Amino acid sequence: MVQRNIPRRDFLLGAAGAAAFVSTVSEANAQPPAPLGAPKPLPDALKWKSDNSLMVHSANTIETRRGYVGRGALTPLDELFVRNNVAPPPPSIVDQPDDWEISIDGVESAHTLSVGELKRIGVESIAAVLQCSGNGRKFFDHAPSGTAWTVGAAGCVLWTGVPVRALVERLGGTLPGCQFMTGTGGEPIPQGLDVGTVVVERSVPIEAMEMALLAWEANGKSLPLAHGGPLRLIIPGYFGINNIKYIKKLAFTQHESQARIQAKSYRMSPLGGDEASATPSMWQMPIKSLIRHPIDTIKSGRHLIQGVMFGGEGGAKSVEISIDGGATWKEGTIVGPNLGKFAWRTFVLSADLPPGNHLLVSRATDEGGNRQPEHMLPNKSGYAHNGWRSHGTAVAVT
Ligand SMILES: Nc1nc2c(c(=O)[nH]1)N[C@H]1C(S)=C(S)[C@@H](COP(=O)(O)O)O[C@H]1N2
Ligand SMILES: [Mo]
Repeated sequence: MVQRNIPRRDFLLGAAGAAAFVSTVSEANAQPPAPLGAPKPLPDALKWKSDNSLMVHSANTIETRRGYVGRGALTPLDELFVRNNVAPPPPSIVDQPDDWEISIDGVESAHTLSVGELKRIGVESIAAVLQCSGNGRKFFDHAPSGTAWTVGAAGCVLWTGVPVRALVERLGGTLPGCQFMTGTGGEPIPQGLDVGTVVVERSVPIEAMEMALLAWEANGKSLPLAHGGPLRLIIPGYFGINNIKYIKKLAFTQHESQARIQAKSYRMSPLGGDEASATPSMWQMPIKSLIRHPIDTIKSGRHLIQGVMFGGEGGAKSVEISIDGGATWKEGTIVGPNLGKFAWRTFVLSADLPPGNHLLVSRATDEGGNRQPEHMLPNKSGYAHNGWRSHGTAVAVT
């Protein structure tokens, strides 16, 4: 067992520290709006990120600005959104990333392994979109509580790590009867808090193991703490919340976790209803697209409309674009490399934009034939918005 050097004071936060820890617990931690004209600065720990490309809602909720979402096949890490449900572990955990340990349970030969040991079992790279369940929450009319993400709580990243199936094979396979794969986040939980209420622990159907990775690299770099270093669970095609950062335990289980974040939240619940375990969990992401350029005010003439699409059954397949708010549509041209069904695809359409106000919208279809709806039906917490009309951009052409 390798000793990790987490200073003891990080565990003994006292009442004030505990309050700061839980204040970030829920996705529904709405922040008061910043005064007009005063964008919030990046928190100190994230000063390495690119200021221009990001919009800071709070120290734990930072989104990519629309103009930067889907500029290329991959999102540079310094432009990638950040979402922490609870206070992250101390930065010291990424000093010696190979020493981080994860326990694997629900397999024939349960083991605790270091990242260094995982690196000798297998390696694979997968490009996959990371998207918060609440991305697009701002477009719901019922003003659900939680961060009012617009379009930028999403990015596409090349993750590198050991395939979970290779690891499970090495450990003799999963125990009979297991139906879920459950990952637990490595945040130290302050004394006095109820673990089940605050722990970031999520279960996904066991089939997700087939494409899952335990990743130590993102876009060819050591995974930074902000994005889950030293080790993160990646479940391609699944919403962000299932991609457990600084994972300390991976268990194959017969039942879903009873942790609040699994049993009570991150569910598609009816308005006014309860987020109970009977309602669908935020697992697979539906097909979605958005226009990232042009936005705001432009000159009349020929423009290259640019956007990005992702998610859906089998990945994004095709997209239509409308420069008149959905009255008429034209097929977009997909550009850039195909990094697989879990990655996003960028697209363009060359169009003449006459003077006036125009609503530019896009409507994508996935490989399974599912097309984005015009309107997303409301759900209590404002999850999974993929309605094409709200994702449009209103441009003033002069
Ligand atoms: N351990 C842990 N994992 C976590 C979270 C967290 O707070 N702790 N937040 C989840 C949520 S809600 C999202 S959207 C993504 C955000 O990933 P990012 O911060 O790398 O963008 O991580 C998920 N995994
Ligand atoms: Mo999220």
